Amino acid sequence: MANNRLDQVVSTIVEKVRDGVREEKVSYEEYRAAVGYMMKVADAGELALFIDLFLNATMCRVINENAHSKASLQDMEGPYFLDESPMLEDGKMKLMDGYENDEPLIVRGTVRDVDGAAMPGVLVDMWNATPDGKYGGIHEGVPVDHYRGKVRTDENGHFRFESTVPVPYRIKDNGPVGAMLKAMGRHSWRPAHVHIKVRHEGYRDLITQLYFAEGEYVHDDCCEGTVPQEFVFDKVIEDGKRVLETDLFIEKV
Ligand code: MBD
Ligand code: FE
Repeated sequence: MANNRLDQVVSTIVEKVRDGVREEKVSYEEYRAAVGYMMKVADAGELALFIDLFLNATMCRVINENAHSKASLQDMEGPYFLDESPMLEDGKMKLMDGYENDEPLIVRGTVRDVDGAAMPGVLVDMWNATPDGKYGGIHEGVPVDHYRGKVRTDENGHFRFESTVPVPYRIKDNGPVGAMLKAMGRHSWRPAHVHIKVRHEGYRDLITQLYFAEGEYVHDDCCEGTVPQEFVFDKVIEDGKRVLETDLFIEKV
């Protein structure tokens, strides 16, 4: 009998892994290869990526199954959220020099509680990759205050960001995680996506992603994202800018 939460969770998960070892009659060679592989993943700094690849979408499904029916659906946070992103007075993200001709993107909407009331003063974070698939503060050459930022909703609960339209994203594929996906016959692509995190005192964090209806991999994500249908957006262009507009519903904890 487990005597605390840590004991209970670890014991349950380890027992399920043991079940897999039994079921597949894993050999000693395979076992040693797996241990060596995990050490390589750690050495390459890919542990977070490895875990997110297999478990982040499951985490979200568990949250969604236990959420208020009116709360917005959660999707993967992924490994690249950074809380040191800048506060943006006007919602305009810094873009790389020379990238001015990339397709402009407006993301806007209203944060509401599950009864539909607009919520002012709510912290909304957004981050997305450059059109060549890099995250600010993570990948070489893109500063931490680029392609990410925070705003607070105004008195009507509105928020608005400006960035550029991302393209399908290849997760890091030149290390051990990519090697394993290749060896398993899987690809390493995610659909083009925009990350959103909404935080407010007394409310459950809403972490989700927005997708582009016409894009590739929307339903063939290497990370098996939850892809909430409410966040797959048809093409809407306003003044030459792609617009994603949505309500975001958050619930009390
Ligand atoms: C990403 O950009 C991402 O969003 C996820 C879920 C996993 C790897 C990279
Ligand atoms: Fe991402």
